[in-house]
Amino acid sequence: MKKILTGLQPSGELTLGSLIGGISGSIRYQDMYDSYIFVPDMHAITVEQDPKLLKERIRKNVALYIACGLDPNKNTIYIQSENLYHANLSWILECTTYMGEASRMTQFKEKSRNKENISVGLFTYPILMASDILLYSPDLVPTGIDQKQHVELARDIATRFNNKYGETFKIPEPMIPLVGAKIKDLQDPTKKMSKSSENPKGIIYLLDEENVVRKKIMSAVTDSDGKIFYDEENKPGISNLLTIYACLKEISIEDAVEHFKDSNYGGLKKEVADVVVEKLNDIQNKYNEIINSNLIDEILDRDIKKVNEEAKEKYEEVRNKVGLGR
Ligand code: ATP
Ligand code: LTN
Repeated sequence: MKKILTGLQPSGELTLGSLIGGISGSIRYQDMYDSYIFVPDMHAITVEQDPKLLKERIRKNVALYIACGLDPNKNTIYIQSENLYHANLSWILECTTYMGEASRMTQFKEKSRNKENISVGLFTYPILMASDILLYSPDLVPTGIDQKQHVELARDIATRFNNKYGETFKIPEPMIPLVGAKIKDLQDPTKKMSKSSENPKGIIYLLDEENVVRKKIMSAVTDSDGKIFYDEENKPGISNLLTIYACLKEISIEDAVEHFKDSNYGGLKKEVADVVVEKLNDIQNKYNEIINSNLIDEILDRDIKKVNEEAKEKYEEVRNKVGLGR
């Protein structure tokens, strides 16, 4: 059985973008693939975090994975920092990565632009991500388009290691959703809807209340043209709303455009708000059922044992090949 693996950082509250770009790929494939989904909490501390909030979000993420539709009987769910092999392998991979290739990561360039006191961890973060992936030999890594370059780095590191020390790592493929690769901010539809942005008005959080969701969508920035069609460049706001609708209805963009052919912007926004509210209602009902139950700890305790054993085996193989230890 083929394996898929992905993770969503607990660096902010999960958003509609995290659902469409991150979790839904795993949901779609959980019946066909051996599916691993984890909480990359060590990635979150590459930037400043409030320890109490971080701990809360880690638990929330796990509850949201399940509430969004990831079946704990079909998925292996775990927390990165609970498995010490991630950081250990990462070090060996750091020593297999060139400064030049690490310096080409566009996300680092964006996240470090005009900032002071950037941590070294923010720079090496893609190598930790390579370790997260290569420890478990997945075939596919579902992510949004912004993570594609990092998966490609993992492929390059794995290939270099294999060439030097013999066949060790499986080369993973990125899996980018065709529609909705990037959900945009409702207030600035030229940029990604990001859980770490400052203006919450442009972001739909998975735990937002219904009236808040409706208000955010009804005040989404559009244009003055009045016609509903898909044109990312000239009509980013309308295109984003069409994308959200298509993704949640699981239809093509063309079908979404056809559906709204006799509608106006107000009508489009109202229907988009309806589908988002319906989706979030389901997620929130399930979330409220499980967030304070024992289920979360039971799953995490069960799965950390499994991934620890699996990671240990891969790590020991690597350690030996590199010549470390006795
Ligand atoms: P952020 O900028 O929101 O902190 P991130 O990329 O660090 O973003 P994660 O929640 O860790 O966010 O990302 C999990 C997955 O969801 C990644 O594969 C990412 O590509 C995807 N993702 C996040 N936001 C969006 C979005 N707006 N549109 C599409 N995919 C997204
Ligand atoms: N870097 C990713 C989160 C992440 C991840 C991973 C995704 C960390 N390790 C391994 C897939 C596979 C992000 O910021 N979205």
